[in-house]
Amino acid sequence: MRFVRSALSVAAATFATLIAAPSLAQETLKLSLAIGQNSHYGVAVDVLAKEVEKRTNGRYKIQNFYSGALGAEREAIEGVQLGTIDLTMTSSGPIPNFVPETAILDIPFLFRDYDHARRTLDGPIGQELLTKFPSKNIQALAWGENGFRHMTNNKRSVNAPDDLKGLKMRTMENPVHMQAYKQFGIIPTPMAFTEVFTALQQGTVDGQENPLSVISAAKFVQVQKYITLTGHVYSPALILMNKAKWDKLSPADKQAFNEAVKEAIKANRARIDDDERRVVGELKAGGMTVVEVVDKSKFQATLQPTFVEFGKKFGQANIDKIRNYK
Ligand code: EAX
Repeated sequence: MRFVRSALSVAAATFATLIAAPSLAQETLKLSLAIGQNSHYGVAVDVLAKEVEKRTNGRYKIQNFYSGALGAEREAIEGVQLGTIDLTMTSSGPIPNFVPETAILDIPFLFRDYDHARRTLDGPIGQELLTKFPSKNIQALAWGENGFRHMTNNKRSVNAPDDLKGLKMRTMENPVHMQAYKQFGIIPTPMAFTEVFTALQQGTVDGQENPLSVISAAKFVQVQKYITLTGHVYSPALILMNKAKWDKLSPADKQAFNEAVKEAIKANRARIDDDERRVVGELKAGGMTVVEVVDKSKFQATLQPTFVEFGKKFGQANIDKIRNYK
């Protein structure tokens, strides 16, 4: 009897050890980034990798590939969709080509400020849009941030909308941006981000538009003379994962990933807050002419015909719901 009991307790102890011990199975996931490590995305995906490893007891590791080493943003999204890349952090630029519903967020002058944008994306409007991804084989883990975009070029100082006329500007492969920028009189030239520095350097395009965080990370100060703080559009970002990979995770691991993603987004936004305070000084020191005071109402007025078209396309009520979100 005594023997049986102790044999049983040994068996129980062994079983307990087996289920408590971290499983040895380990998987490394590949994450693609179009911009460099020293950036508002780089800090986010570094935090993501660290937190995922910690919160899954090392069963999942994330290997980050920076600076477009695995391709540009559209290729990364395609890779995530196909499963050849596990994760990406990307701007919303090419996203409407995959999930058209998100295009509403790319409308110029939609968000008043960072607080408005962040609260909208974290709230029901943003969260509802994330549910549009799984049917495209993509799990959208969270909205992140790229930032308010500003115009840079090599031709002239832009003080008013008329100064934009005839400028050949690289744009993202984003239909909403391209439609609006045409209204400014810009000649939009869609191009993958990984090609922009060279295009600016060689004069293939006169300018481009991006948030201060990107302008700094990509060192555009070396190839651009003028910047105007137009803040003409807010640029969201996303952390995306291959859906089959996501579905394979246990409920506990899904929670671990979600918590890690939250930390990553915090780091992403904190770095942008920091860049917003720091980068204008850096650009001036680098010799750029910075137009800081901009009458945004003039730029908005120029876009009026496009706003009417967007109202028809997306539903004016849907646009107003975002504009007025508190
Ligand atoms: O996602 O393509 C772009 O201009 C993006 O803003 C940049 O790559 C960061």
